[in-house]
Amino acid sequence: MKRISRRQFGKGVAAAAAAAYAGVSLPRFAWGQPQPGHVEYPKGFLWGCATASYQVEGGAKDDGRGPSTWDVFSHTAGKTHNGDTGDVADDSYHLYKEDVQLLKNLGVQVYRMSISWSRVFPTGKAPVNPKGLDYYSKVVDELLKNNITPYVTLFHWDTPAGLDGGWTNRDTSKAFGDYAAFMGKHLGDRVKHWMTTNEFVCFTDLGYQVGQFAPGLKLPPAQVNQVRHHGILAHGYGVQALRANTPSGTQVGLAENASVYVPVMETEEHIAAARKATRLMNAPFLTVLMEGKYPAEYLAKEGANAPKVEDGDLEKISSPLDFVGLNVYTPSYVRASDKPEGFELEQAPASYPKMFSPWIQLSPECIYWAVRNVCDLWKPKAIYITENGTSSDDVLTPEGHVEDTDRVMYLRNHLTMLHRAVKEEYPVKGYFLWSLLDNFEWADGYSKRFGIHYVDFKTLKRYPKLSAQWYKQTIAENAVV
Ligand code: PNW
Repeated sequence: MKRISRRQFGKGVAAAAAAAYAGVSLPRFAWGQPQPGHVEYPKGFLWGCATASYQVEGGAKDDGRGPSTWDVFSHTAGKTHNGDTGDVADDSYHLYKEDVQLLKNLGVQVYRMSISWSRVFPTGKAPVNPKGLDYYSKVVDELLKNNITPYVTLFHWDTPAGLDGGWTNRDTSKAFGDYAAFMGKHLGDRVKHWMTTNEFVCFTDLGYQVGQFAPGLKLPPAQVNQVRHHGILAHGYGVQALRANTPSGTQVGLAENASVYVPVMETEEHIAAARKATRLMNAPFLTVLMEGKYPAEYLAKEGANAPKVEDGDLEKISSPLDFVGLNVYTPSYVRASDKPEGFELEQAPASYPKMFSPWIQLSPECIYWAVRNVCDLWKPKAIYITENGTSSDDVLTPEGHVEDTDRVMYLRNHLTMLHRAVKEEYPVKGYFLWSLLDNFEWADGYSKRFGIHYVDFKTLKRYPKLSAQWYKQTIAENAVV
């Protein structure tokens, strides 16, 4: 028989008494089992954490790594919060074994990491830097030794600075294909799950139109469309290169932060509007990948600024995928409309609840609609949530605790809403929490912490937050706690 503490016993008695008083009978359950009302995930659902090379590795100049556009950008005055750079970050380049132990302690089955292209190819193209490959080979081995399956992203924004013109140059897409082929050939015996690229809009629009991310340019629309096209073309080259250079059965996909649309209410017309918005607002990215052509509405809107597409591009771009990875943080609300596009986006009121990063609204239903809109439109074979999480104004107590109750609230509610998608039999296979560790949050530098482990950036010591304990328990019970 399981021993129960006096406190648990007391709670049980109080609940039973309250139920008796209300004239209802309690469902039977045992302490230590998922509690009544908890949402249980199906057996085999995969729990993981995600990170990205430039955000955690550091070792920016170690063992022959070449600079990426993010090294250049973060070292340019005024581009990142406080002038922060990824030179050291979490120093996972040296501390990766410690990080694997953090993963093991959580009980995750899977880990999403990315490869720094310029660590392997310092200029983006041959010659290779064998020490760069060695590092990733060691990380993969360390994960496998600890029974954690690596899910590898080939490109999470750290474009080799040596590639002339970056993503304005079509050659970069081709170079990405060569790099993907090389990684597939050398790690494909052990890595069975690959993502080509992470979040097109962040390295194309934010880098080349808004200027908020590397390389910090503000180009006119025609050039931005071409940059976007080169981004998705790289993905296409990457998929084909991985297929050609890895054993059969290897799973290939991508990680995309498709814009998410939540219907203002769940009626047929608004649900249809959410689908239309998803298709049109993601036109230059996920929509082309899934449909093999730019939507006519998009081409009409862009007119002379539409991207120049060469023969064979669209076939590459729409190469069949084994899974679609969705990075989910925040949605927009949408309603049906008589306008030709059939939908209208809602402006969020100023009072809409937000997390510590002002761009993250607390809208847990977005994770359900992210899955549903994409599946209803394009029926991918499998879906992973490749990122979900939030920043929090974490404070490390003198005892070494971080009570990030807001993050736990955010995660618990997202996982509850994701469960709805699972229950409705959308093919969601796993969930990667962003992030394992506090890390270099791009233009926000170290001012925004997304980890479930707190990192003291002076000592590099890692401390599990309340959210790490919560995630560990959720994984152990395979139910949201
Ligand atoms: C994702 N936005 O980026 C990235 O994949 C991660 O590298 C990043 O750390 C994480 O989310 C948290 O930000 C985004 O402004 C960055 O809308 C910014 C936005 C969206 C995604």
